[in-house]
Amino acid sequence: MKIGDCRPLGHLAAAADQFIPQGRVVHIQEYGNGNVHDTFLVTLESEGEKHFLLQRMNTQVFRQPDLVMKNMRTFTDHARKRLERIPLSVGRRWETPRVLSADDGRDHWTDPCGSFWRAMSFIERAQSFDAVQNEEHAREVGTALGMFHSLISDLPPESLADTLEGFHMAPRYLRHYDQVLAEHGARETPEVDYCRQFVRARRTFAAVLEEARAQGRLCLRPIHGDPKVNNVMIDTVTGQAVSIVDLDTIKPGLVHYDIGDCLRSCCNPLGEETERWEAVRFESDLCRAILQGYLSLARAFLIPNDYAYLFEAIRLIAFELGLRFFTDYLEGNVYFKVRHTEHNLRRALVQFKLTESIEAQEKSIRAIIRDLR
Ligand code: GN1
Ligand code: MG
Repeated sequence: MKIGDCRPLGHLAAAADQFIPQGRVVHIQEYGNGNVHDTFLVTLESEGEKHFLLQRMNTQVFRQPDLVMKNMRTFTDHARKRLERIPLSVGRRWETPRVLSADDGRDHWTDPCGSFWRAMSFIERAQSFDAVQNEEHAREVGTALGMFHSLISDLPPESLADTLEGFHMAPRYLRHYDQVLAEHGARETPEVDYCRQFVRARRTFAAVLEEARAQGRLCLRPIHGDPKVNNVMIDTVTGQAVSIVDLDTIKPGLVHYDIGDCLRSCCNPLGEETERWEAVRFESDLCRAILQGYLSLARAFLIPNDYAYLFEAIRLIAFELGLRFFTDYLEGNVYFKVRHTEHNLRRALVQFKLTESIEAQEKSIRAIIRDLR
């Protein structure tokens, strides 16, 4: 095969051609705001499905992309069978994205320059939002996470590979931060000083979930890993959640990572990309709505210890994401895609402000959790 154009997207059109079930490609456009992969919406002229999602995976982050695909297959097969057996979604539309096969029957295509491409079915008549719209939306996002956890709750975690070692383990992010700081140093600006001080004051706290796990108080389960607001698809007519997408980080973990991630993302109406980081606040009414939606399904499988660590999870995952962004800023933006050199610093400030707001409302957030159990 000719190597051709080895710029990252040099084989975009050829990649799309590998996955067409029928018809022909009429349009390819960039899609979504993912921070890791390059994602495209492919439009087809076809009697059947009119769109699919094409992604060039970031194999610097996901070092074993074939294991990611294997986990995705394990989940989608399990979810399909489970929904046939137990119709969790009575009276509601619910769809699981499908992994599409390439022409040669494999679940990915490697282009001549080594890029890893894969495709997923597109959820039609649905949209996602980068920030929460209102309480109803928040409740639906919570319900979607509850659906997902219910669907996967009887899948043994050992059937999933650990595709991203250390993902959501806060003490490991702290160790990496220390190394980066020692190696790269940090400029002395008021924002950087604020962040460093912020991390310093929460070092012990960072281990709270991992210690609980080591003590056997929390157990490993299959998780989504990235249930942020824009990974939940909302039906354009009914406003109900119809799918949770982005299945890359399905792997064994703590449901607390997911709940914390969903809340840090959804209870911040300014969104994680806001420039107005000083105005960021955690909205506890949205928190209540999400947990109502989530627990309506999750009560069936959560145990008392799970509730005992919910507040810590909410506080920790916001802090952890801030730490991840801040570290990446210090390291020269090697992990998250950025639009400018200070982008990850801005993102870190947003998450730290959110963490502060969570801390300031500890009492009322704990009361919400207590009331909803
Ligand atoms: C990354 O690539 P994307 O946008 O789906 C990151 C998540 C973060 C998120 C913040 C594998 O997700 O952990 O919460 O950015 N994914 C990975 O927006 O690190
Ligand atoms: Mg993701």
